[in-house]
Amino acid sequence: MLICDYFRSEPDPTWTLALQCGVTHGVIRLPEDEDFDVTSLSQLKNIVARFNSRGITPVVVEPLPNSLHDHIKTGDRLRDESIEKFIRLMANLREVGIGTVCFNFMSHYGWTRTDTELPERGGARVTGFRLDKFAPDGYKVGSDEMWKNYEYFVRAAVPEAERYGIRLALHPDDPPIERLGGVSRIFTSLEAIKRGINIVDSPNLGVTFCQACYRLMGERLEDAIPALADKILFIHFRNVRGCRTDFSETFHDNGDIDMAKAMRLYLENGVDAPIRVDHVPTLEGEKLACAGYDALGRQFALGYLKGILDALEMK
Ligand SMILES: [Mn+2]
Repeated sequence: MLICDYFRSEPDPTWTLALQCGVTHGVIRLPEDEDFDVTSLSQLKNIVARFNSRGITPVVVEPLPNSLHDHIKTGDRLRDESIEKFIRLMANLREVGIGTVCFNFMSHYGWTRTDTELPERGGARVTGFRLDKFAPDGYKVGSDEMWKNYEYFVRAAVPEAERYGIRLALHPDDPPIERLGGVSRIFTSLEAIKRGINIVDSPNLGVTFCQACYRLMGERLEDAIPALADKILFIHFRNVRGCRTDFSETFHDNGDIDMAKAMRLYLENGVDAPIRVDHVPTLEGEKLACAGYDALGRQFALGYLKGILDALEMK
């Protein structure tokens, strides 16, 4: 396993905090401002050089930039141009040594929460979701159309991913609910994920195993990890409490998932992939700056992850 942390591409204290925790590899979010050209090799090289100069090696890009992905998911008139740009991005990623892209296929609503300040242990604050509190906005898209758009994308992108040696890792829908308002969500079960990654038979198409999403789907990790083992290209180390229609995030040691057992399942099934901590509480003294992604909770989660890996001798 390769322990990573999630970084924005502009330097901030999370870069140093991760290094202080002994983490030297990065899952990076590409800039989303207008000055960033996703097809520019020189801009990408500058970003990677800045990470390298601080001692961080980027290995995963997450997510696929929304400037491209929104067109791809909705299949609008900019779809083909967006896929072309994504293919150029993959060629550039190869040049800078980044081998994995984490993407999802949630249309209109991305990862969705109805609360950002639920109480967790000791007064820490976490995000959560309750379906009965979700307020839809009238947008509509059906599951057949989503499947069609997904299939169009993977048929176009996966052969190019093979050519450039890029692994595409599909993240499940979060929350894994079949409909949010009028919007169908297609990757809400293990069966659907298997269907999705088998549309094109390729070692370059697999999954981001976001543990808590699978738990919330109602899948047993004892079944899901072995079932997907050779397709797990990237792991989100995340815990959660509740069910798909009513759940809250937790400290990594305080949710429904036995995290050490999950790690043992990866080990026993030969999974060896980049792994990052996902969705952490906001702690005492911290301003709620980016719910689920504030700094202090990450340090606890990273320590907990490293402890489990060391105990299982998976360093
Ligand atoms: Mn995730």
